[in-house]
Amino acid sequence: MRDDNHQGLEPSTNLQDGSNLRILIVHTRWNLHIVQGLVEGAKKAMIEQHRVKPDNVVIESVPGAYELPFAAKKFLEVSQIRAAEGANDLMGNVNLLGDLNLTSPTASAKPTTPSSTSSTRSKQAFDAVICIGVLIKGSTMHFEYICEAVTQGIMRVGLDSGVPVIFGVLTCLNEEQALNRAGMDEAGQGHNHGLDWGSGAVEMALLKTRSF
Ligand code: RBF
Repeated sequence: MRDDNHQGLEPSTNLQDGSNLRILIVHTRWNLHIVQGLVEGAKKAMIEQHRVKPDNVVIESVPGAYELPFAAKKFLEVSQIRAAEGANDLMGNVNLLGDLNLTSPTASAKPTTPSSTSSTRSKQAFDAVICIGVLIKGSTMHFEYICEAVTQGIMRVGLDSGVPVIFGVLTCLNEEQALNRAGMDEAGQGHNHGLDWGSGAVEMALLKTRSF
């Protein structure tokens, strides 16, 4: 097992080209100051290293880590329905779903357009989801139960949907550990694991199109 302070993920030897991908980040608002650093890391890796278009990185938030699996599943389903709807629209059918104008503290300040029609919205379903949160152990058993539920829940969403869902949840004994793993520690010795989650999401999304 390597030192936790080091980057665990060796970069892939091939360029993982994410220019045709659409990726969802769902993050918590618990421990938001640390979570924001991780979200920025994931975005940076996807956009700067893997050419994902900034408009194709969609960011939504939930209260806490326990809510991440549910939200990932719902947003994924909505995006898949919208994609199917888009295909139907081409054949003259109507849009049956209203617009979702969800906001996030870390989403870009781009104004939403409630009146946008189905023809102006992106139709591509999400190719991967990154669930980002920070769980910090307290003095009760809460931490253990939430960690277990979130880990199992996130894995289940991925396996059930067939869409990769990245486990971007830090499970730390204290805030110092979390800051270190978000690359936000005072000593500057830490590594932002959000970068690895961004790269991981692109690599896993591209698995779908690989031929063997
Ligand atoms: N959510 C987090 O994302 N990180 C935490 O560290 C965290 N700690 C919690 C500690 C306690 C005692 C409670 C009651 C909730 C905590 N939550 C935390 C919120 C949890 O994930 C969830 O949002 C709530 O339990 C509501 O379902």
